[in-house]
Amino acid sequence: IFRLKIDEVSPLRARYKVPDVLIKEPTTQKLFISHKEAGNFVLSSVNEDYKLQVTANPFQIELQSKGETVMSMNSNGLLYFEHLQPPPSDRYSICLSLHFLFLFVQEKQEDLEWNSAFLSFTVISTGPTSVGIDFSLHGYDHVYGIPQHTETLLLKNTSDGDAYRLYNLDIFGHKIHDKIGIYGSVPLLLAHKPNRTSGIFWLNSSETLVDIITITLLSVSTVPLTDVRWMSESGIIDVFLLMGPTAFDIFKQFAQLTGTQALPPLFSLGYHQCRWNYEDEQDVKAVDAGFDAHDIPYDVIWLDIEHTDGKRYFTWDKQKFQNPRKMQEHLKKKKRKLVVIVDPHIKVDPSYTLYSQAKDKGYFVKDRNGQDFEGICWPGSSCYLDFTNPEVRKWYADQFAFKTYKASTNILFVWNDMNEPSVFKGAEITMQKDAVHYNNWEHREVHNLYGYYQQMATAEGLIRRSSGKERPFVLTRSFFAGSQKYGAVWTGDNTAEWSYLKISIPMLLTINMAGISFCGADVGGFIGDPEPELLVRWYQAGAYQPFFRGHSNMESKRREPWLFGEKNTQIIRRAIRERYVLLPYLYTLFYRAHTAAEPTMGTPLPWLCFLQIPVFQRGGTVIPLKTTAGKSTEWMTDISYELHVALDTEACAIGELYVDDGHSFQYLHKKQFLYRKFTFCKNILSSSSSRFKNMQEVVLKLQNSTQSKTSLAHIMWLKVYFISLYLKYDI
Ligand code: NBV
Repeated sequence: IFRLKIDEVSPLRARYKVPDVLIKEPTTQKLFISHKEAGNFVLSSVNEDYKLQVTANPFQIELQSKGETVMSMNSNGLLYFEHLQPPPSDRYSICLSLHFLFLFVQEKQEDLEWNSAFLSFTVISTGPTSVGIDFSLHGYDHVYGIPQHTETLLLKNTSDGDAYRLYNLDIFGHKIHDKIGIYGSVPLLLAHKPNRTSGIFWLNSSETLVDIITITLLSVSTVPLTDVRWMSESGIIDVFLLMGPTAFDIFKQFAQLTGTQALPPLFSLGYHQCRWNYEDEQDVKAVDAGFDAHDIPYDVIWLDIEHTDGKRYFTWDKQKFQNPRKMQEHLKKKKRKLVVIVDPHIKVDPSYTLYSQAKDKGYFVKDRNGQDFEGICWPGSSCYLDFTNPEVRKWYADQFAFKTYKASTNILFVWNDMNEPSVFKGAEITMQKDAVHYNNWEHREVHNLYGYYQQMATAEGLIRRSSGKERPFVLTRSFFAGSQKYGAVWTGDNTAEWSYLKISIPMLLTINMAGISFCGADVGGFIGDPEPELLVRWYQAGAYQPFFRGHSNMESKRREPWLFGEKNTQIIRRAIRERYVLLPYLYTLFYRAHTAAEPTMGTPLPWLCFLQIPVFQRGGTVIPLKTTAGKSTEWMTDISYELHVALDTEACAIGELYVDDGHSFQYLHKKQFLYRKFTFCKNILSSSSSRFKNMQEVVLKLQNSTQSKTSLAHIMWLKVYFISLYLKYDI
């Protein structure tokens, strides 16, 4: 990993440098100067595998690996860095007497640029501060990443239109194949060619544009070249060049910087049933009972904004939810969980404790006049907590304590929505760029980090309420590089149309490549009403995606899985049950994501349309499954495991299984988990003994069998072996 940082030597005031995203200040290695001449020098790594050729005039850097030029910077001379300047009026007052007339005209013009406006909103109040540079990627014509856009996996050339924009926005009914950014941003771009994958991580949280131009100069050679230009509104240039050389090395290098996926509690990998809104306690109980009546497993029921007392988060509507604790006890008995929504805007209401406390403590974002910034959102007039302030995050985390959050229990988990942040009637439905945050930073500097910080504080709150024992589950709509450390993300308000189902797959793969493995799209499409076949197909796709939640808008018709006739219920049931049977595999994938930064959706499965949807298992792999599904994940603890072995051409296969108690941090603190590797070769299945013995295996029974399984009949070389692992937890 190479890091290039460009800052002003002595700026008028400090420029924003993104804090809290890198998990630690990266350790560095000294390069030595292997060559020097007037105007250029070469820096080499100790083994001389990597070389950086730095030229002074024009300033350029070329990055070579074993003699191959991988990347060069500023080869198109697009480096720019708008240094901070005093406002024009200050500058001109010094020499006004000399050139009065001429300067007066010029001053008016520059004042205009200084305070330029978007509609009626001030956009630039501190003068222009943008930064940018170009990168040439040699031999590459495939680039990926920079979520979130409603875009294909392979990023497109932007030469004939807009650049890809990274600016977290709440765009209801967003279009497909749009370069405008939605909800979340990860400024990581991956470039791939046959022998190498490289990455560019642009650490900047202000509005950012990425231009991509791929050229193959046929007259010169057939080697392609991709020029990528990054431009940010503010901050400094702080860029990490990830050298791979494989895609999996890139994932690891990015995780070294921003962290790996948090290991989710097992229940959160089950199926989630959501709707805006499940009306009241009776509705919740009826939907819950519906799953049992139709023999469909599910783990979590969700409550949207209407469950609160007038959109005052952390409260309950007293009419509709008269006894929320009892409702949770009921769900708990059924071994199920509840997720409630907690948005970042706080209703302006002096009798609302959360508001009055935050106001007294000065915890809200301010406007440019030093007053609490007020915007309109669901509750009407609202203030916005300043999550960039560590003290606010601590206070916010404390709000999740059981004694503070009335009627919350340990089966209640959290959903952070509207945290781009969404501000109705704001410029582009978000906060004005000149609003003021902790340490006097303008909103423009921190915009893409706002949701990241809310999820961080929420996750911390859930961990703390269990005195550090339990893993949190927090779903967020807005995200940034590193959000994987705090939970899951979803793709926001999609539409119940086939094209949105199709685009959800590359969108999720892209989010995965950018380090966030726990992601999903609303099954069925949030806006509108899916035709039954679309809903069924969406369940079949969603069952194979990391976060699996059915959700629908207020105006959409009810769409619990059993409302579309017996035949459709049966297919949906089968899809959900298949998900549950696959949970050991999925959980193991998450363990790999958590410990080795491997994306859970990193190797897309090819999908083909036959009379049914076939699922392929790659030859050479062993996949752990449960022998059958239960009513929810917690009901499945004692169900035994089954291994599906698909052989490669050498008649061998390898795989692994990770098992723990499914919810606590004991895997971390007491190493209470089981992690086994399986190898099948020469007709023998062997397993490595558990690395850690704290979790006892009481019986390990292997039954060799050569019969094949019909549900995976499409797998070449398939042989199936059964294994029963009876696990006893000594926790
Ligand atoms: O809280 C209501 C909805 C929620 O159901 C949806 O999932 C979010 O993406 N929320 C947006 C606000 C209103 C959208 C019109």
